[in-house]
Amino acid sequence: MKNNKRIIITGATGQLGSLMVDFLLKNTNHEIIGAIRRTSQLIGKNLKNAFKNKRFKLIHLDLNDSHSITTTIKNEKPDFFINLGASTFVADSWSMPENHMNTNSIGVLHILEAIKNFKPKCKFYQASSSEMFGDVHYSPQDIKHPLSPRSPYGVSKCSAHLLCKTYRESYDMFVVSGVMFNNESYRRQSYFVTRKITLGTTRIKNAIDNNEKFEPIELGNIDAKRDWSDSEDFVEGIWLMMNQDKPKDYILSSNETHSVREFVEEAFKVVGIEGRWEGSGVGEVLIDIKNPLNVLIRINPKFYRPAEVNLLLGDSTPARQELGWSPSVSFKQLVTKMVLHDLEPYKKA
Ligand code: GDR
Repeated sequence: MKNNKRIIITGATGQLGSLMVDFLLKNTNHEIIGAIRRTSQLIGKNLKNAFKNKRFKLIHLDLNDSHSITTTIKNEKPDFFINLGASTFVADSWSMPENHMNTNSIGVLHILEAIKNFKPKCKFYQASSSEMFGDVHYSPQDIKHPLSPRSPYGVSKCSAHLLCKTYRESYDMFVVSGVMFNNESYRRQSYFVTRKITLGTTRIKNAIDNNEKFEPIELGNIDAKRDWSDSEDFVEGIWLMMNQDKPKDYILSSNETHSVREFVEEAFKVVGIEGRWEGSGVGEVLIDIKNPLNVLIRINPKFYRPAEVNLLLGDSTPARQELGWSPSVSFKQLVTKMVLHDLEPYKKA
């Protein structure tokens, strides 16, 4: 255990954080320190396997409390700090902009300061986001794309991204930002569109099979296009970035774009339901071809955003060529994987 490093991962109970914990426990011999905010909820099942491993421990760290950040870095003396903790739900950032700025920007500032002052050799990873490119100037978006966010969330991520660049250049610190396009998995929370669709699709499939009534899935802008990847592919990319000789920022993306509408169609295909779109705008619905009385999708304007990012499409060529990273799961495979996972509880019932 002599050469073991100490790695702090914030957001350790979240989708990407918990997958990062699992990846590092499996592929390295390092000590993994999961850092989470104290909440009234029980710690979810995402860390079930990690708790069985003696190289894992969980600590409390609040990105909104500079004291907790400083104390953690002083006490734990990490060799790596992977910041996957954030307020991540873009739609919420209009109703709680201050929370997004504090957690996602000021929190990063405090981490950078604490590393600079107490463990300057610690390598730092920042989860930057394709939302920073929101009002896209050109496609595909590469690392040089102008920062032009469309939400308070996007602004908070831009500010953190620029802080990282500034600290790297000012203090010669190993600080790297990975600009991650959308990444999904069966650990995704149900309010993000992909998981909302896969949970809804499997609920509807079960109801149809049992001749039960059901409510359609309600969505907002189904023509928004995203570059979706499997989060399990991204954790490997993050670790490759942390192990470069010199810190350099990269894009992680699938290099394909698909609409929310296509995601819906693919998900229903996996469960053997064929739908047909009818109507337009807020009146548009997806109906079941076999039984047109079955409405599968309905539009609810409450899910529209005050400003939308209409299209995201990444260019991760440099990460592929220089880090040797590449995604292993295609769009269709991702949808299938998520739907099949969400079908499981119905099979057991
Ligand atoms: P996003 O993810 O905002 O891209 O950010 P989300 O899944 O929330 O939205 C994707 C697109 O789907 C449209 N949409 C809906 N979205 C939600 N959540 N619910 C709906 O009912 C719905 N209907 C349509 C949205 O308008 C949007 O265009 C994710 C997060 O993980 C961020 O933290 C991360 O930085 C980026 O991806 C990269």
